[in-house]
Amino acid sequence: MTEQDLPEDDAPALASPAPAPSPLPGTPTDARAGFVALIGVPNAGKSTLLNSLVGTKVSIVSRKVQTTRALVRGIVIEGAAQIVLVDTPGIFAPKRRLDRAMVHSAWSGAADADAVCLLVDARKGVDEEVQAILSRLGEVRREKLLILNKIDLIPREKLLALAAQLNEAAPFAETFMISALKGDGIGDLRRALAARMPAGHWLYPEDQVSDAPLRMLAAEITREKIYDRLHEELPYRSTVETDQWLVKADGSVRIEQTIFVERESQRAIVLGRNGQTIRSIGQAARLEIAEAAEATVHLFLHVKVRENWADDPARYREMGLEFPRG
Ligand SMILES: Nc1nc2c(ncn2[C@@H]2O[C@H](COP(=O)(O)OP(=O)(O)OP(=O)(O)O)[C@@H](O)[C@H]2O)c(=O)[nH]1
Ligand SMILES: [Mg+2]
Repeated sequence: MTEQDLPEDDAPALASPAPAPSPLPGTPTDARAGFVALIGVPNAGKSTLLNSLVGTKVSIVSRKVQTTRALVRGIVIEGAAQIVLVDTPGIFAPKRRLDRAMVHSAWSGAADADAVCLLVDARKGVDEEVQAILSRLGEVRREKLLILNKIDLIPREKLLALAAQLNEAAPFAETFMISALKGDGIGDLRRALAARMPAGHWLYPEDQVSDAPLRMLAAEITREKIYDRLHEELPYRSTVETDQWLVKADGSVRIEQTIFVERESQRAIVLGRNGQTIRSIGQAARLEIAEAAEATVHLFLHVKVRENWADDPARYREMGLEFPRG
């Protein structure tokens, strides 16, 4: 199946995709709203924090680096404030075209936000990758906040020294110490972010948690299961797209997805012996997609070899990334 003959999908969005121009129902008279970008090196815990602040999973997470590939927005209400949190891909020294597109999208997310949170893995501290971000952070003319994450992994004395070191390196308006995984410090952070939002109408309906269509989230969920189950280069050499989303008469949903890989040998790995691996990916993904879609899901996965998918503009469009020329 090619891009041209894909069926029209009828996948519902998590709610309406476009922000409304006038006050939405539920908007308080003293409403505030704004964007907060979460940036940091790969694996700092940005997506874990986004999910924790939103209170539900909107962005995928893995133990591996470079999981998030494009901007993912999660929406939080705190008092009279609506905070649109923007999860970004990890920032690292890019090599491939896809890497460049990811890193570019991370910096663009920061440039467009009202406030930028730099997340630092407290256990790893300031390494070369963090240093590289710090040296470019000055170019982003936005209020900057420092978040030391994974504080469950290190003793408190070390945290204070790390906070001091980072505050010397860049002008942070405030420093937070949290565990995105355990939930420590999340309530305080949410309230502090809310207080920093400018006055203005809410941008999304009150009950909306993400601006991504369900078919996009579904593709991401399957990609997360690939990250969980396959190692070395494979997750980085693959991408997932939702081709079809068909709501049937009984309310169940038939979803077809394609996993693109670059080599026949990779296809064999994704399938696994007797199809074991793809079955396990599919089962895990189906359960989670069903939960997100609040429906029974029939998931069909296809694995296609497309040597140059990472140089194909259509794949970038599907991921929500700009295609870097050259
Ligand atoms: N112990 C501990 N682990 C954490 C914490 N926050 C995140 N992690 C783990 O760190 C790993 C990376 O988390 P992600 O949220 O995917 O990191 P990310 O910054 O979004 O990574 P990229 O998308 O690759 O840039 C996962 O295994 C998380 O469970 C934390 O507060 N404590
Ligand atoms: Mg991430």
